[in-house]
Amino acid sequence: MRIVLLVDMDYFFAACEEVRNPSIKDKPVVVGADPKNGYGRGVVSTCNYIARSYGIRSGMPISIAYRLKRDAIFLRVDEPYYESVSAKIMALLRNFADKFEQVSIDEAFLDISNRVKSYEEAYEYAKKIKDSIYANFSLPCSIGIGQNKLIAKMACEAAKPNGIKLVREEEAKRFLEPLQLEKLYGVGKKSAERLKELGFKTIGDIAKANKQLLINEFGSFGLEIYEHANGIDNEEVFEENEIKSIGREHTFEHDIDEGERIKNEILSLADEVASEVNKSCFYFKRVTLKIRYEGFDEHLHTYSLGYYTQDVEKLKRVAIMLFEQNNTGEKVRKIGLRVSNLIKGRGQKRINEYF
Ligand code: DCP
Ligand code: CA
Ligand code: CA
Repeated sequence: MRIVLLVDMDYFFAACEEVRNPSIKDKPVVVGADPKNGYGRGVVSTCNYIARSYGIRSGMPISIAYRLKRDAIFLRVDEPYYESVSAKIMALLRNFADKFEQVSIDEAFLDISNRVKSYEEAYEYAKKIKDSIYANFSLPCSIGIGQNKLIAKMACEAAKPNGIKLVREEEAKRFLEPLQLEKLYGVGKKSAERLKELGFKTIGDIAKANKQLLINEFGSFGLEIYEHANGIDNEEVFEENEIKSIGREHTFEHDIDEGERIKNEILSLADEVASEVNKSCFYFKRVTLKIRYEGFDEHLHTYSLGYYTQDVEKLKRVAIMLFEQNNTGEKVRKIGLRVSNLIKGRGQKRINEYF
């Protein structure tokens, strides 16, 4: 049995703004272009749910948003800040998944098939994820659970805001049936129009349609929407396979056996490695210490953390532990420190530890 989650943050940019300024939390908050007293150009990026209650929406001209609620809190888009929050959320989420696929700044698919044995467990697991995100970042999210990416995504839409929606395999068709065409994953405004002209109103109508007719009309896209309408989606949660590692080495001028000097060198290598990791927005899970003794005797010692991190202090503790546990006491010629099992965060600015 396959179980996929889609985690999507609620009103993400505006929620991030609320976190750094909690005093705006109970007011309508609109993030986007400057409204300039109603004469501003540009659009709304997003807004919190209070602002949505006045009819304000993503993509709407900012001048219209201003007309709908002129005393809302209007804020400019601060993408680097949202990216840095996003990177931390994604790093946390990866630890919850067998396979992980980030799909946008605020959402990701998690394949948890090997982590739970039933849909009931998956629901509890999703709760744990949701609580963990809230505990670490004070941000609400919604989670959809299903047999594939399509159902997870659409369940998440139904879970919003701040909810969890589980759609079991046997419920999938019934869940999709009454929904409007536009809600079907992959169907945009244009194709929805065309489908309506052909007499389809709901997703259920497409599920019952003649498959060949849809293929004749739309080609491979026709087959795709027919399958989607029936809850079929075989696409894997696609894990990016980074095989990279980041490391630094130091060769001593003379072979040495003073433990303190070697440890000091390890600590400064850790600083260099962490700064490189941080600069390239990576998180690591595996730490390898290389010790080359007098002559050519080279030893590699590896430790795997149970989670991804970017934290320099953690790296230092692990590196020193590896040295103390494995050092033979012979003279050391060269020392190297390397982190691997890397994943990419986005726009991370500071070294930070969140678990
Ligand atoms: N975004 C944007 N312009 C849009 C849509 C979205 O700039 N037209 C940005 C702002 C959103 C973020 O992308 O915060 C994520 O988009 P979502 O579609 O996930 O919407 P929200 O997270 O804002 O709200 P929801 O609670 O509906 O997910
Ligand atoms: Ca969102
Ligand atoms: Ca999203």
